[in-house]
Amino acid sequence: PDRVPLCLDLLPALSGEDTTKSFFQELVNILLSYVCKSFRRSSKVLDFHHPHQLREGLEGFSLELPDQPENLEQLLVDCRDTLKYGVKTGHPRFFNQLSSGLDVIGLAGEWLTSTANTNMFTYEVSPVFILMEEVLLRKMQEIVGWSEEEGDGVFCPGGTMSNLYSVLLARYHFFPEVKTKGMTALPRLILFTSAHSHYSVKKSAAVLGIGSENVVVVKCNDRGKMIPAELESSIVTAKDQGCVPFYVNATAGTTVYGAFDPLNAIADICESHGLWLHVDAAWGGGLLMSKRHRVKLQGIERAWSVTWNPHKMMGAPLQCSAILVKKRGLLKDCNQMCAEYLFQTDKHYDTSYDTGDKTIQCGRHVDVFKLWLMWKAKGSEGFGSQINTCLENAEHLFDKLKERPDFELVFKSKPEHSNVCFWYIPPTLRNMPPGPERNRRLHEVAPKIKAKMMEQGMAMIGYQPLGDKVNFFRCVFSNPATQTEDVDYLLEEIARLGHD
Ligand code: ABU
Repeated sequence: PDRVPLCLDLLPALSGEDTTKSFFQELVNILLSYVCKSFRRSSKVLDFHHPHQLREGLEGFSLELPDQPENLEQLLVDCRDTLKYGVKTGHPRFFNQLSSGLDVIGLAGEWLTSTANTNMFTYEVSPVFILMEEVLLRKMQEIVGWSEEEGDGVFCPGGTMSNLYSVLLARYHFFPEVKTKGMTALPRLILFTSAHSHYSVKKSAAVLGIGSENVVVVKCNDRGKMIPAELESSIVTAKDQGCVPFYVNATAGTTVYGAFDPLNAIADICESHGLWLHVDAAWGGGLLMSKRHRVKLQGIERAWSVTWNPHKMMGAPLQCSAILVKKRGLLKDCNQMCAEYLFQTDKHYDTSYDTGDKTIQCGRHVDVFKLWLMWKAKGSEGFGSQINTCLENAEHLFDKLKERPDFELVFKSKPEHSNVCFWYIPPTLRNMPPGPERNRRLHEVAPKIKAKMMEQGMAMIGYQPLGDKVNFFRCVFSNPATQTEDVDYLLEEIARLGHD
């Protein structure tokens, strides 16, 4: 057409093939340019704008929805601007989140997945993806250390949902009547998790009607690991109070410190009290792929369920999280509702592959293909070396911090995972005696540095307070593109922005 093409000119329009091809070729150029920029150190990690600025519209980029169609050229500009004002989480100097990096094969997998645009509930609409899920789950169960007779699982929309499944399944295992009768048929249930564990355990208790006050928070040592003796005494206390303990969450790789709970000691306690042991290895699970580091998860094979997020340490594009369950069949028994319009029992194939009724969703995104393709591309050993590199970066940062008088480590021992936690101490605080006034001022340092860093856009790192510790930086490495020069850059940047 003479006019600028509109979406009505794309397929399925008659003779829409050429317009569709050129639209996609332009789009691919935009995406490729973004991918290349993401790896370039000279490009910014982000081009920060406040919410009101983005809402008001920037340089013709408007979020408002029109009544009349925009043409395809404008849509391509909108695509470019959407990426321009976003955050390059694949940039080697993005240290802000546990999930980072831009795996090119994973990205190709995600593109293919969107192109296939199907649903994981039945074999009839996802024959290949359903079998890939089975293969991946089996592989991950083997790596955890379960036998061939054990193991089930499902890919979930994130680690919080995987943890929620673990509480749901544990409760159903001990009290199957909950499925039909609800919580009124049950005694007062108590679950246990450490002070450094992820907030999703409390959230699960709230969502499932158990109540967040029925989550006992077990003390940790200075390094953020659950103290087994504290767990034991909390269980005894709960029983003495007439409550019914049923579940313990142990963390393999805590969110802030990257600590590994002592799994074997916790498993012994769970065994002696007959409790479900869940291991939240959302962050630490990736270390199972490394011959050097998997020892840190010793005892994970004793878990009844495991959360493992390949979108974190293994670098799969978001989202990719698995709940692995030792007892086969439990997921189905707990969750199935047998909707006849979807899960017909008289189909002409083996309907045990209609896995949708094992889940608490109906529609489910295909999260498996990108991971399967990455695994093909790297092999298990490729993931292992990728993870080793991330932990080497963490050691490099730790060694640098030890040498510098302008930084202070939050814990002095070598990092177990890739988390390194530290304060920057500006000159005016360096000779100040410890105490509330120093703490008050130190608490303000990290947010101020982060704000400046985001405004300038050349790196990004997270901070938080924890327990009695005032705001400190948490640097995490999960991006294989990061090198030691980026670590050195980060420290110089923090010192430059924080110097008073
Ligand atoms: N559990 C989600 C991880 C959040 C983070 O990147 O710190």
